Amino acid sequence: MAGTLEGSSEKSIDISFKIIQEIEDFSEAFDISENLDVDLGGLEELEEMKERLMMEFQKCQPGFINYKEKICREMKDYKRDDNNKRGKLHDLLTQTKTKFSIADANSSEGISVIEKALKTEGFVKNLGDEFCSRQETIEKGECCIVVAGETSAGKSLFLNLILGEDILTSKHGSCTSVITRLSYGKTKHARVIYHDKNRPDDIYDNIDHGEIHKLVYEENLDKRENTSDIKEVQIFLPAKLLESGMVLIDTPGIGENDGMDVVVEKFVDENQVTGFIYMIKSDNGGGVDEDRLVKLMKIILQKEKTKEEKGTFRFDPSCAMFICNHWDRVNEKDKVYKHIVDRLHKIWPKFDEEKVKTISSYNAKTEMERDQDYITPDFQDVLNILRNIYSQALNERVKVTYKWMKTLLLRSVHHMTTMVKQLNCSDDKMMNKMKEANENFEKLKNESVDVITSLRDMINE
Ligand SMILES: Nc1nc2c(ncn2[C@@H]2O[C@H](COP(=O)(O)OP(=O)(O)O)[C@@H](O)[C@H]2O)c(=O)[nH]1
Ligand SMILES: [Mg+2]
Repeated sequence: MAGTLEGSSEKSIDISFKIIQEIEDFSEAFDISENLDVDLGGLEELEEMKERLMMEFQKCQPGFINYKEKICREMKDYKRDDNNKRGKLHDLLTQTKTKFSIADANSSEGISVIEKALKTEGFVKNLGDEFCSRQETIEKGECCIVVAGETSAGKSLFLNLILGEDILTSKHGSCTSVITRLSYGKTKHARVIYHDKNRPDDIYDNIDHGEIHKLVYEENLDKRENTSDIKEVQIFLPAKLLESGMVLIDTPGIGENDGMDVVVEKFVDENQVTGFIYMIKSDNGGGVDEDRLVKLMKIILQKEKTKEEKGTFRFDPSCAMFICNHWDRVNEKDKVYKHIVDRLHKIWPKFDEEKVKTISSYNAKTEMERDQDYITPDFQDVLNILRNIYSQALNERVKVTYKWMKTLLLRSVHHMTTMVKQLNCSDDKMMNKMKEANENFEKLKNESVDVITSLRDMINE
């Protein structure tokens, strides 16, 4: 792609991606900036200058689309697709539930015998309850992505960046002390929910920064030890990214104190967490605070395990991304990156290096403030992964429910077939089959003793 862009006729240059990529010194960069009419003010590094020139050059190309808007549009398409799938699945669940209850009402034994068999094999605890919770899960269109990380990792700045608005306070020492849920709303407003169920919610219309700040932040460290009266602050915004149904959760820094950990723990317990963004303060001696991340992961996975037992959605650890923020402040970039990836490999289940991205949210924000179409390459990468984990989370939710239904039906058919076969058997035949099954069982038991003994021998060797 090339074009002649004439700033002053004297210095007109044929500009292409390649020419910008190959800029070697400041004077070349300044020449091209004149031709493209780009102000390089505020930049000190040659690489940053090349990045800005490239963004302007891309913007001048025919058919240019703002990258962030492109991602938002794609995510909205995913939502439409997900709505369709969930609608169909919901109908299927309702039909199956109805069939089961009709069968149950018509016979005193039939279906309860199957439910008993399903319980014995450990597939269900209470079929009725499980139908309800699966239906509830599939009815919810929201896709909750929890943003976590240590204090000052840049969570609030990053959230402001992707929402396109300075809605959260982002400054050193200004710590989120309650769960803040950001979701789509036609008009900007906030709702404050209290732990005390008898206390009515507070609604704030036309929220400005100061009001939100007072609700969400607590700078007094002693007070941060105690959990707040507020259960969560919900902020509704007409932001494009949120139109997809994605809900972003800003959390207090985990591992800071017990009070803050309880806040996060309760949230995970009471909500469906579908995705996870972990912000790493990369300039912090290599970044990953293992204790905090392990603690958070344990909280999420333990809570989610009990949820799966109850029949609700379970969080899939592969629906997670890791953002190495403050990348502009990191000196030995390769070394720090390797260190972070090595640690994550050890800590995170189903860890995938593709989901690790480096970014300077600060630079990305500065560039976007200069021009809404300047989306830095790092930020583009992060948006890409965010879209991917969002789509993966939506698919996972549908897949989990579909798989449950499939297993339920297959196992039920299996038990029914066995029952019919048994009905067709004479008493003698049944006795023989029982005898045969018992003999096989005894054989298996004996063989398993042998296997365990030989395994033990192998270990001892
Ligand atoms: N240089 C630099 N500063 C950043 C970056 N991201 C955030 N910050 C700054 O770090 C401080 C803490 O950020 P904040 O968003 O409040 O962090 P939080 O506690 O995780 O929500 C603020 O002063 C931000 O401006 C970054 O990528 N580079
Ligand atoms: Mg914050």
